[in-house]
Amino acid sequence: MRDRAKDWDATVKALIDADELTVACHINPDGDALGSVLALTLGLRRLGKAVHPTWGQTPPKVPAQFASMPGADGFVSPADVPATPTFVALDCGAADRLGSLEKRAADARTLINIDHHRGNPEFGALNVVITDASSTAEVVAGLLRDAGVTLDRDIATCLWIGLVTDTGRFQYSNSSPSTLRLAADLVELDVPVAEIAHEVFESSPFDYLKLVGRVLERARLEERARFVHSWVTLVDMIETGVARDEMDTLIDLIRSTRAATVAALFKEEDDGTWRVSLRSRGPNVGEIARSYGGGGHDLAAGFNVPDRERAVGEITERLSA
Ligand SMILES: [Mn+2]
Repeated sequence: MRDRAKDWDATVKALIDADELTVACHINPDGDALGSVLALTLGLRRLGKAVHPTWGQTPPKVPAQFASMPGADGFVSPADVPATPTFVALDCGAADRLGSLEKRAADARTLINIDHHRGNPEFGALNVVITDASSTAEVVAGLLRDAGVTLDRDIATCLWIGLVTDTGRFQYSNSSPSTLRLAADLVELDVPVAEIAHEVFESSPFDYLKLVGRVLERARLEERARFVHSWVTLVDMIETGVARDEMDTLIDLIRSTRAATVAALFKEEDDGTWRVSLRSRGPNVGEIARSYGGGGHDLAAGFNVPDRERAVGEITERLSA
């Protein structure tokens, strides 16, 4: 992994040399973002450093399925984070993913950008962007080792959650031999594999099942484009009581048909616009997302649009070409 990032050695040195650091992930954090922040925080604390784990939303509320991660109760509200000379951005495909901490990051003496998103513009002073890494957690594991941190069960648990969430439990094409070797190392450290699976993937509130019913019922297939899509409205969220951050895996149900190679889920935002998640088994949906000002990977990406029907038409057109 080291040879795939030009600033690897300088980043390891910067982490070792820093006395106090802010460690932040993207807003609306997923398992990889949270796991990366917590693993790096716990690891750097083992080296005696003062670390402020955070992300740019107030308050930083950890989603329920991740609430029992080691260190999850220690996130600091962005307003309470002191300005530190070193700022680490984790799993942020672009600087604006830092939300309210974007300016703080830009003002830091040393901004370290650790990520795995293709198209990351290398916004840091030091950049470790490894686009073929399964997850930012996998990159963090390598950096911690080179910084001389001995992984323990808590750190391993955080890294494991990053791995299992970003690889779809080792089912996506980003599950490389090195990902699985790392996974084996983590299991050797006694990571509670079954417990995590239950908490992260099987702990939906009952009302979530009702929401799933609505979304699957209204799914539409554009046959010629092999494109399946569905949507969640604000009314659905109000009537079922399911929160936006509890719907991250709905897209995995939409895309589980052999009739489609591309799947989209549209989630209505408070202002009536739509947040779109795209998944693909072939066509490059990262390109599609970027053409709408969004971002992501070749096979998993996202963007925002004002008009759902229009976007469906355009994507259908594009995929039928
Ligand atoms: Mn990630």
